Amino acid sequence: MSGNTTFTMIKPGAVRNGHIGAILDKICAAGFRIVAMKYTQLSPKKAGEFYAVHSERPFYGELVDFMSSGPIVAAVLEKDNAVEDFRTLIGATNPAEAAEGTIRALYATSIGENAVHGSDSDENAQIEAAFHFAGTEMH
Ligand code: 3AN
Repeated sequence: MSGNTTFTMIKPGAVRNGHIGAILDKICAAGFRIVAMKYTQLSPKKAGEFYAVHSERPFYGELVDFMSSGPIVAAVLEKDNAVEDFRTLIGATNPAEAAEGTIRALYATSIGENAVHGSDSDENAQIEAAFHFAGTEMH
C-alpha cells in the first residue's frame, strides 16, 4: 500500500521569484496537509548530501550550487497516496514537458531550476523528511 507522507522543497529560484505563497496555495488546494515546514538555506555540503544519489550525474555540481544559492522552504506533507499525487501536482522534471497547470509548468524556469522538489518513493520521503526535520514533532 502507498504511504501518506511526502517531502518537498520550494527551491531557491522559486523563492527568489516570489512564488512561495502561490506554490503553498496550490499544495493546500490539492488537499495536502503541511505537518512540518521551515524557511532555511542549505550549505553546499548539505545540498551535496541531499542529492548524493546524483553525484555521478553531469549536472551534480550545478545542482548543488543552485540548491545552496539561496533560501528554500522545506516541508513534510500528508495526504492519501502522497508521493504519487504530489508528483502529479508538480509535473515533469523538465518544465517544457510538465502538464499545463502543474507547479513546474507555472513556476519552473528550466530543468535545473525547476521550482520544487518532490520525493520519488515512500522510502525516500521518510529519509528526506528526517534529513531536514529529525527531532521535530510533526503535527
Ligand atoms: P525529480 O526532481 O523530478 O525527481 P530527478 O530526481 O531526476 O528529478 O532530478 C533531481 C534534480 O536534479 C531535479 N529536480 C533537477 O533540479 C535536477 N536535474 C535533473 N535532470 C537535470 C538535467 N538534465 N540538467 C540539470 N539539472 C537536472
